[in-house]
Amino acid sequence: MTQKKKLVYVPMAVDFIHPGHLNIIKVAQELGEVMVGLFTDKAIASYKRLPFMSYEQRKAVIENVKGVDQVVMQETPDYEDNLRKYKPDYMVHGTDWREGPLKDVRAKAIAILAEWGGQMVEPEYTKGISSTELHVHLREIGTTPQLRLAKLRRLLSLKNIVRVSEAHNALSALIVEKTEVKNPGRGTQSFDAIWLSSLTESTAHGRPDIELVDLSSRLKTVNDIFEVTVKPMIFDGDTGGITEHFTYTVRTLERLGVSAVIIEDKKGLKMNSLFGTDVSQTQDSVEAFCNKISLGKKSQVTNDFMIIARIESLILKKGMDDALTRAGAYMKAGADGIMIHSQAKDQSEILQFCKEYQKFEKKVPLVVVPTTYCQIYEKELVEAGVNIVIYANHLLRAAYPAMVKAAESILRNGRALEASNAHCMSVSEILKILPNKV
Ligand code: SPV
Ligand code: MG
Repeated sequence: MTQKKKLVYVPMAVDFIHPGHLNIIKVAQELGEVMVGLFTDKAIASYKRLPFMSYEQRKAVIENVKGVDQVVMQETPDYEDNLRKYKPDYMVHGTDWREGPLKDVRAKAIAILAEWGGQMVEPEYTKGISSTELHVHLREIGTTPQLRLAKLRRLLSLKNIVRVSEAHNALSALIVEKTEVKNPGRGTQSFDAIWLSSLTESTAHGRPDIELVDLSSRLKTVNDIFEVTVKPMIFDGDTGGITEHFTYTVRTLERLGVSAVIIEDKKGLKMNSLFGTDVSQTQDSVEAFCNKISLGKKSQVTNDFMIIARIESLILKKGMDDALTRAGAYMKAGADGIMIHSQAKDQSEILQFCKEYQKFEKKVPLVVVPTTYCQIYEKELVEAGVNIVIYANHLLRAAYPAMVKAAESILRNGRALEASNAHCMSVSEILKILPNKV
């Protein structure tokens, strides 16, 4: 009598297959029937980055790899559900998770397997190649306008919340592109997209945030940033300018590969929202702003580009009802997203808006900018139904005081040694920021 083959569960967050994956599969194959638990796009996006290929494409590839008998969906980075469902005799995972953020996930999986006598098998991690390294190389190869443009909608469909940081030039955009933090239990955290803020870009140009930095100059910044990044960009379009001009702006941004423009419902001399009612600012009429949105929508070429309508009612103290009425009207006019802004220190008015907003039958992604109410956690925003969080000015706000400190130190000491030691990165570090490809 032939014995039933042992079942071997192999979780894989695979995008591009490399020899490390093949090694794991080979080990698994020697133990029995190989069931790959292929991470869904959502599961991968929840702890690292968007995969390049869709789940279906990745599944088609892995199904045809020698040694793989079946592929099932691994819907979260936690293995409990699938382990209990399939009760494998073995689970195979590379040694790389013994230390670091996946340590607890590993301990849990081992304990669950032990319930039915299952075992964890851990082949030596293949050094010198990993999906993360492949992604770094791909970043160096670059992207195309279409790919970059479409990425924001893809992120919105896969992530609980899309995390966006301000950039005001290529260097700050590189920080948004590359910075990663490993958090125990939460995987690797990074930013999903770049916000080209009018406030910080104007400030970097030494100009007030009153639509004074013109579009040609801002497009140069877009281009500088696109030169060194592959992440999608949300462009701060201020008021969008006069409607007849806005339709051209939409097409220009779309052509370059910008994913979305956010326009605010103000007219005349626009000042930064964080002034609140300290300066005089005029809100546009619902009709005129709806017209701007719908003509903008008509002028775009792809289905992927997004026009996000920003409501200033709370900033201008026009009340919650006005904000909600405008949200409904802007969505009807075709807005692909709603940004609600507040300059209250307390998050309650934003959370109240979010709660009321959930009552709309047909909703579009909701965007918030927690600058004044920065105590709020992303998980609270997720619970409130927020889809995009923009950290709108923090890199510039961090950089400026650091530069002032270095300048003051040089003046105080009559030399650069103290500034160099206390406030500066080393010259060798700065030379390493940018890859020298010559
Ligand atoms: C920006 O970053 O330029 C914004 C957000 O528009 S705020 O500064 O809060 O108005
Ligand atoms: Mg702005």
